[in-house]
Amino acid sequence: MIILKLGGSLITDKKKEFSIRQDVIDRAAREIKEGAKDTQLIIVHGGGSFGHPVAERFNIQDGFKDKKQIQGIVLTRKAMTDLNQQVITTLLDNGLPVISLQPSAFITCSSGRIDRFNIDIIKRFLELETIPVLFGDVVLDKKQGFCILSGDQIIANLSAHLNPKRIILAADVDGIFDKNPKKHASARLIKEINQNNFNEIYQNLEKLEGDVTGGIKNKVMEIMNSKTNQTIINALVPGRLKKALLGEEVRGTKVIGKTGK
Ligand code: ATP
Ligand code: IP8
Repeated sequence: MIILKLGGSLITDKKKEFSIRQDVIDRAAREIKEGAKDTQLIIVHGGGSFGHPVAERFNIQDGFKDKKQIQGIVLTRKAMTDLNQQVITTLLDNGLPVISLQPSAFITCSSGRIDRFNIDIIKRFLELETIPVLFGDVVLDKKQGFCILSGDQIIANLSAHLNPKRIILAADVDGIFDKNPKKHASARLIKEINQNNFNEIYQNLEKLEGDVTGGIKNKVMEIMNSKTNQTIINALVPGRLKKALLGEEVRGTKVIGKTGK
């Protein structure tokens, strides 16, 4: 089994609200079709320029503070439904048997961390030879009313239960760099992040402005706290996603979680 994240940075333009990269999703769908023929697959997509700006406007990530936020919950859910609808349609048009599963309908959190997740639903859709598609979402939270659940946390949780052979995070950059590659031409790609070099690298990572789940910094932390190894690749480069799905060597960053393998 493979778990694939279609990052919000890949499938949308995070600098422009509600802007989808249709051509990129189309190509990704074709590469998934060719690269994941003989394996079970779960896809999780991020919020990109749909979920993040709306959630930020209403401070949804801070939990319930004010009744005005209710409108924000509704609009964040709507934004994610709209993005998911476009992703699902494109994947279906390319012949992939995808089933959209709305996380807020079967996952809940406590203080921002998953406390209930009916994994059986995922298992049974996999048994039916479909491809479950989940996404970062606004979900109910036992302690703070609601929270934003990132696709990255969903992946860590899924992996703990399903033990996938590969986890691929497809983004719009080649992997994790020593500094933001979009701001610094001299940024150097880090091939592997593990327990030995993590602290030093983590300190230098920046929080992405306008990203309510903490951007690349939180992503690395999420993986390091999990028992998974995940590879971050740039799926804007044609062919890389297919190769990564097939298990071939691709330019990227391997992040080694608690397994240390
Ligand atoms: P989403 O959370 O919307 O699903 P994503 O999972 O695709 O998005 P981001 O959280 O947006 O990923 O992280 C990728 C972005 O992080 C890149 O587009 C880049 O602009 C930014 N970034 C900042 N610092 C770094 C760094 N040191 N190395 C790599 N990317 C960085
Ligand atoms: O983009 C966040 O998920 P992520 C989802 O995977 C929302 O961090 C609703 C902002």
